[in-house]
Amino acid sequence: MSYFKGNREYFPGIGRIAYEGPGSDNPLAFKFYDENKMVGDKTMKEHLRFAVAYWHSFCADGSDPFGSGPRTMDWNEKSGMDGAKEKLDAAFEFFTKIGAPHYCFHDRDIAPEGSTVGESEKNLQTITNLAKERQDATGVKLLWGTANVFSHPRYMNGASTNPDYNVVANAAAQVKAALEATVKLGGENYVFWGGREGYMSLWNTEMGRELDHMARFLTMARDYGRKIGFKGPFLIEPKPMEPSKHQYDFDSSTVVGFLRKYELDRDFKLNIEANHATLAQHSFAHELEIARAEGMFGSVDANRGDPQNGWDTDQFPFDVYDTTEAMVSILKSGGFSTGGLNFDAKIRRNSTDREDLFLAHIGGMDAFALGLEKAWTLLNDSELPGLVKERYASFDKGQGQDFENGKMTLDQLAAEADYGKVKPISGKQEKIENIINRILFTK
Ligand code: XLS
Ligand code: NI
Ligand code: NI
Repeated sequence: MSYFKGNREYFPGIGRIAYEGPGSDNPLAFKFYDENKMVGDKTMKEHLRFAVAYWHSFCADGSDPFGSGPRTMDWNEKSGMDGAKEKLDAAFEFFTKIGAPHYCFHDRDIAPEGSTVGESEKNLQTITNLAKERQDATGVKLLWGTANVFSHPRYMNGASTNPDYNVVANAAAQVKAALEATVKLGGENYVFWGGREGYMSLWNTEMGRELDHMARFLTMARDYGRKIGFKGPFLIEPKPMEPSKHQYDFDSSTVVGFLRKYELDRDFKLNIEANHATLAQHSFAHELEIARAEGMFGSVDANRGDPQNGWDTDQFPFDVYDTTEAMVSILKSGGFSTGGLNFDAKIRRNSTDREDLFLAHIGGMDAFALGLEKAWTLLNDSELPGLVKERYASFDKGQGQDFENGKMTLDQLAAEADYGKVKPISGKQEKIENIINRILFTK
């Protein structure tokens, strides 16, 4: 199997990662992710639509607020555009060796900021022209593009919600260029994650005015995207906090309310990140289920947090209960259309071997492949759907159905009240949990 070769090989000694099955003890092989295996009417590759995140995998060196990065990355030795080109080659070598069909990037991950707005745009155009060549040569596709309007100090008070109009204009220049790059590369979605769109203190903040500004900005971005031929969904990625004390895109429910208020709900959907869900005191599946209930499920940033500290630790997915529950929701949403599973995840600061990036992605892909198979079995070959259907059976006929369909008034409904008719009906939670374990741990 072939992979992308630039001027230099950045991951020597590692070839195309193959599926070897659960019996294999080769750490550099898939045990569960067999891209061609059919699950229902689609292959695993088609179901899961994996993407690699440029920022964590090729930009981050393991630095944290307490110390500089211990990881050396050969593609990060040169600065400026020379470094960006080497990083691009390393990225495509990795995408093709791991067998990920997609990738995602921020403008500043892929091309450095210049000394003027014009120079920054030119840098992005140059690198994305090279990315297009590599996409065409390898078949790797762009799942989504986005603009980093949170790292540079000019965005310390926010981007579209900044109290200074001059900063808002700079954010517009970046989003405009990132939209153009996404369209050029055939990106299937465009993401907005509002890292600093929020506040640190309410004493100096006009929240209503900032929310209006954010909606104004997103409307302009939507209109520009459509004008230049972007057909896919715009995605909002909810997160409650970090780096802001409070982020306006707090969670899925908050974002849905915002989108409906400003009439953006036809063009925007949600990009659900597992660790952002837990940071908001929800489960990953809860956020997916809200998106499904609202008809706004778009895509997933696959990762996990640490149950002991709750931070956005962006660890690779590992917990198969979690991936199974997530895949149940995703399958019930009808699966991915333009979205996919983007590994917005980083190897640990002390994971310093070159192979660690492969091991992390192999683990994440295997965890979701298992989750997909188990979810498929739960939905199509277990008692689970029947048990849930049975819980709501009183609404499937007669007056329950009339109530559900809006054919009753409150006084008609109240007239049905009868203490004698209410019997305890078990939720069967433990029965369901036992079914899940039976399916998870048998073949
Ligand atoms: C940060 C976010 C970010 C977005 C893209 O917490 O997850 O990485 O996915 O801007
Ligand atoms: Ni993310
Ligand atoms: Ni995140």
